[in-house]
Amino acid sequence: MAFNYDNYLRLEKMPTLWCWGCGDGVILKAFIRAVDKLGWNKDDVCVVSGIGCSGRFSSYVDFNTIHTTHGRTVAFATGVKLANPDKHVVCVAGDGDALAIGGNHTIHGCRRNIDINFIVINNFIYGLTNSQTSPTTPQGMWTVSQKAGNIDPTFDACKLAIAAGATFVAREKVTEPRKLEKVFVEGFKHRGFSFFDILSNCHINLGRKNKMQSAMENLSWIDSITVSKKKYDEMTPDEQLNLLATGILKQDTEAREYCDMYEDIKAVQQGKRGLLTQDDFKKKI
Ligand SMILES: Cc1ncc(C[n+]2csc(CCOP(=O)(O)OP(=O)(O)O)c2C)c(N)n1
Repeated sequence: MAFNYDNYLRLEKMPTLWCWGCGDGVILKAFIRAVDKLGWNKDDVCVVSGIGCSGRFSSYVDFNTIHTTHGRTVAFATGVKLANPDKHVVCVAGDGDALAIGGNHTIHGCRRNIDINFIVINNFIYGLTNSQTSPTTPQGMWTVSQKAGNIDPTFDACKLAIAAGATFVAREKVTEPRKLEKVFVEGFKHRGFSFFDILSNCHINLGRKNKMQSAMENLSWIDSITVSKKKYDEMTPDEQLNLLATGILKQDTEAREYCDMYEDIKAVQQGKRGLLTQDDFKKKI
């Protein structure tokens, strides 16, 4: 029987404001199926989103939700998680939100290894505000802020998250909805900062001047720049150029989670244990 999403949606908010053929709906549905598969109680989930097309995510799902300011999702989510360590916190932000204005919060969320699930909807452009360059816009592409072509080098969001200390890092794309659901299940189960770089289409704002005016053309382009981690690892650095690896790229179950460390601090303050030392942490500096 077909999956029934209604129980997880705010039906009064339908139809969504997303453009016809936008990949954000595919991500929303995979997210819902993952939550359902894990059996999470709706009251135990908090979805925090920023501003942008991706920011609408929290309006449409029937969980505890915060539609917060552009670039500040991880900061809000950190507060929610520290105050409610037993709840499941999921952040959703666009590539501009997560990697430009919110880049600072993103790297420090990764560094702290707090148990937040961070879904970056990466459509390679500022969608809502009509096509400004984002940190993932490929070089050479037209944007409304770089009409002669983008000269800014791009971020590989996953490499950034790995280097910053996120303990679960994965990339998937909207052309693979089942894999998307699977990777969400794995990342949501992981205790620590889970970072998802989810490649989505924006044929309206990325595609319109970059010869991808239909959703299908934009999606084919995404397929053409992605390769499984297994294949990617077998390639030479030259072959890897301009390609993005998909799948689970990092999982570290050894590093300590931030809320757990915070419990240790509380125990020190309550006189229940002595001061922390580096021996209390698996990873030493
Ligand atoms: C502090 C602040 N700066 C700028 C804006 C304007 N603004 C709203 S959404 C957005 C960019 C959206 O792009 P992205 O984060 O990639 O998300 P998308 O719309 O593509 O999902 C900008 C610049 C804002 N709302 N707040």
